[in-house]
Amino acid sequence: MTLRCHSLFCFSNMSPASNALKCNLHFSITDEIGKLESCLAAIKSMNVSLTRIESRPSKTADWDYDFFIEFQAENQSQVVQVVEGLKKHTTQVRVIGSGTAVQGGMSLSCGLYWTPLIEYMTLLIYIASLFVETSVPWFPRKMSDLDSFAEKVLEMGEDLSADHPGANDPVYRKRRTEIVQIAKTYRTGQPIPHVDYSQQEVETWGSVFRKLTSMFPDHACREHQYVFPLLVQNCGYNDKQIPQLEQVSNFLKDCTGFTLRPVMGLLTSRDFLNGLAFRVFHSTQYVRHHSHPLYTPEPDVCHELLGHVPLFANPDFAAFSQEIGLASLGATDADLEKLATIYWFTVEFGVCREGEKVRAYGAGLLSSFGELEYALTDKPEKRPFDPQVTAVQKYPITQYQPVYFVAESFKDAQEKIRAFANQMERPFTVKYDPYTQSIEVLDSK
Ligand code: HBI
Ligand code: NLE
Ligand code: FE
Repeated sequence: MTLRCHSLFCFSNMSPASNALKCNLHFSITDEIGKLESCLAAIKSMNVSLTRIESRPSKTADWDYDFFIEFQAENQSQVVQVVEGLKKHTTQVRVIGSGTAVQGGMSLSCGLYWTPLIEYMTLLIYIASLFVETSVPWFPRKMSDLDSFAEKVLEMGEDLSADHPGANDPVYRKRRTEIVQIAKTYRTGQPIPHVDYSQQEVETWGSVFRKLTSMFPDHACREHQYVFPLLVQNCGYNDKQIPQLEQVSNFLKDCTGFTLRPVMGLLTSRDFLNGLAFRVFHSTQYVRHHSHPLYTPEPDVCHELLGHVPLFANPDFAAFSQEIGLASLGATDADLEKLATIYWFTVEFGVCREGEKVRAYGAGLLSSFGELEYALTDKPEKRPFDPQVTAVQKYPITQYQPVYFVAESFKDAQEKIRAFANQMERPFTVKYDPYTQSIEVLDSK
C-alpha cells in the first residue's frame, strides 16, 4: 500500500462550493464474458457518471484487458467506493491522479473557506485514502495546476539553512523575503512583476556576468554561444542591469514556447520536473549573497538567466527538457529519483561533445566560474551519457562534481530519454497539447 499526500493536498485547496473531483482510473479484467458489464454495473450502482472510457490489451498479463475510465466524483470517499466496488470484478485497480478539481473551481487563496469542519473532513478523507491503492501520484493536467506549487518550497528558500552565506545577514534575509513575495502570489497567465534590484544586487550580477562572459567562448557549447548575443540584443543582458524575468520569458516563448515562472526557492524534484512537461521553467528571482559571487549551491537569478535561459531558447534542448518533464508525470518515486538524477547530469551539469572538444551545456556549470573551469579539465571523470547508467549515479550537491556525462547531441539525448521513459512502469502515456496547454493521457504507448 502506498501513502500519497496528493489527495490531502488537493482537498485542502478545495472550496466547498466546488467539491466535484475529476478522477482517472485504470483497471484490468480477465477475458471473460460479462466482465466489463459487471464493472460498469458496479459503477452505475454508485450513481457515478462516466465521462470517458478507453481500452487496450493488457501490457502485463496475456489475454487480460486494461480499461481507463474518467468520471466525476462528488468527493474522495466516492472514489474510494468506486475502487472498492471494482476490486471484486478486476485483477487490479489504480487511481491515476485523482484529486484535480473540475471546471476550474479550485481556489488557491482558500483561506476564506478554511474552516475546522473542512480540516476535519480532510482528515477523514486522508484516512480513507490510506485504504486505496493509489500508486500513481497526482500530477498537473493543465498549466494553471502549477499554481498549487507556489508555496510548497523546500529549505533554503525563504528560510536559509544555517551554513548558507546569507544565513546570518539579516539585511540579505529581509531582501529575499521581499523578492519571493512575487512568486508566492504569482498565478498562471499573469505578467511576472518587475523587481527593482538594489545597487549591491546589480554589482553582484555584474561581477558574475563579466567573469562568465569572458569564459563562454572557450567553455560554453555552441548552442549557448549562438543564443547569448540574442539575449544581449533583445533582453538587455549586460553587466549594468539584471534582466527582468518577464522580458526574458517573452523572448523564450517566441523561440521555443518555454516560459518562466517565478518560484520562491527549491521545489521538490517532482513539482519542478512536472513543470517542464508544460515547457514551464520555475525560476528564482533573488540574487546570490554578495560575499560569494562565483559559486552558490542553490539556484539564483544569475544561475537561471546565464545558465538555463540560453539553452531553453534552443529547440532541440527545449524538446529534450520537456521529454524529462513528461516522463516525470505520475512517475513512481523510484522512477522520479532516476529522472531527477538524469536532469542533474544533463540540464544542470551536462557536457557535450563538439568534435575533438568537450563543452558545457549544463546550467550549473555555465553559471559558476569555478566549476566551469574545473569541469573541462582532466580532473573529473567523463562518461558517455546513457540514461540507464546516468540515472543511478550518486552525486554531491554542494561541491564540484567528480563525474560528468558527455552527450553526443541534444537530439540523441532526447531519443535516449524517450526510450528510457517508455520502459518505465506507468500504465499510461502522456502527451502535451500546446493548444490547450494541457496534458492528454493516452491509453497506449
Ligand atoms: N527547484 N526552484 C528549483 N530549481 C531547481 O533548479 C530545482 C528545484 N528542485 C529540484 C531540482 N532543481 C533538481 O535538483 C532536480 O531534483 C530536479
Ligand atoms: N553552482 C551554481 C552557481 O554557482 O551558479 C548553481 C547551481 C544550482 C543547482
Ligand atoms: Fe538549475
